[in-house]
Amino acid sequence: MAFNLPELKYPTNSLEPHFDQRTMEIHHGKHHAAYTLNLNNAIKDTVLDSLSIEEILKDMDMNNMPLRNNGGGYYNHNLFWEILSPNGGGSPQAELAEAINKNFSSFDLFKEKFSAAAMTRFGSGWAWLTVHKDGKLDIVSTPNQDNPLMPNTAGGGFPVIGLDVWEHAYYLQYQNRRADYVSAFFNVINWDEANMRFLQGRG
Ligand code: MN3
Repeated sequence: MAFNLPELKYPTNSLEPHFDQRTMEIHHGKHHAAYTLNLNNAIKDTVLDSLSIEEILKDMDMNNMPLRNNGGGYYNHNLFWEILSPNGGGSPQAELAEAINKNFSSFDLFKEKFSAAAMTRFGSGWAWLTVHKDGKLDIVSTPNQDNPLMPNTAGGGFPVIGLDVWEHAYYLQYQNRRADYVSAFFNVINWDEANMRFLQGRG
């Protein structure tokens, strides 16, 4: 069964001025669409064809580069659109707020540490906030389209939020100023959705 490119739940211009419309159109309509198409090509006529994307990531053959890059790219962007909102920003909510304070002392210190992970990821990749079964939070980063759900990747854990730091995610608007893009991300995070993912991953 082929995977579909999910529709965005908000208009492509609704994250402005933080994320510009043209970037959103190309990022979703071209990049994410290509990962989706190439993932479908990679699983076509194989036993993976009947699995969920989470199942595919969990048992990923890390030597299968087309599957690794496009399976990761498909899932990572699904997650990214979900944890963004035109009404986002502000501070974490509910249980996640509590866990962030417990694990990182304060939201400000969390922000600092997460931003550092996004800034120090050399080349293309992602910064993640992950949660483990015991409720412990981690900040990690991965290269390319790797994802903490893949085997032996970034300490495992369930991704609560992820930030795409590929240049395609920010270059049109921010050029080389990744720091400005990382800072803008905090104005569009959907903390309600992040809290739901936290609860889901904590189990
Ligand atoms: Mn991307």
